[in-house]
Amino acid sequence: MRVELVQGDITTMRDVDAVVTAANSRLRGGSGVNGAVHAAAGPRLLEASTMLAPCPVGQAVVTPGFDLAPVSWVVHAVGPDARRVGVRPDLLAAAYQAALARADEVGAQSVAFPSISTGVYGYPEDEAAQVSVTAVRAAQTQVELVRLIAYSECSLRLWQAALADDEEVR
Ligand code: AR6
Repeated sequence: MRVELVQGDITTMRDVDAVVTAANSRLRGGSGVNGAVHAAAGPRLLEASTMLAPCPVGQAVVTPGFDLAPVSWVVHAVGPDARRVGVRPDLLAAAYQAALARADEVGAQSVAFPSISTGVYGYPEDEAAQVSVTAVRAAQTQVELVRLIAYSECSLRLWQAALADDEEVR
């Protein structure tokens, strides 16, 4: 698997098969990246996602991408809310790996990820960067390209460092 790092808005990534959104268990839209993905994919996304709710923390569901076309799929991954359950690397890693498992089920080969849990859910961004890279690298998946989307300069730097650390241990 190839892992790329790009700074930008995930909703502008239209050359991937699937876009991951940082969802909540009720799969109900909201703010942050989830709000942006729902706005870009249109109202059918909410209809489709709520039909699959609830989604436990550390799990993910997949729906069509609707108006995000040519992106075929949106994977709704639920990371841990650090304000409520604390910093839980196991649950954060599980959310990344569940997202890749859903991508496999629909045959998506390229997947863009935001930094799950690091906004509203308050997961420390440096730790999240490390956890996400390790989880993605360790996943048993057919996905060929993972594109990590850093929304900020700070997020970009943290992911760069995590990718460099990962290279070093391998
Ligand atoms: N593209 C890429 N990354 C983004 C974008 C974007 N357009 N917008 C924000 N980010 P958050 P969470 C980054 O809060 O912490 C929602 O209400 C942002 O800078 O979106 O998992 C859901 O419905 C941050 O680094 O997700 C849930 O209720 C990262 O995406 C809850 O928030 C995640 O921030 C989920 O909280």
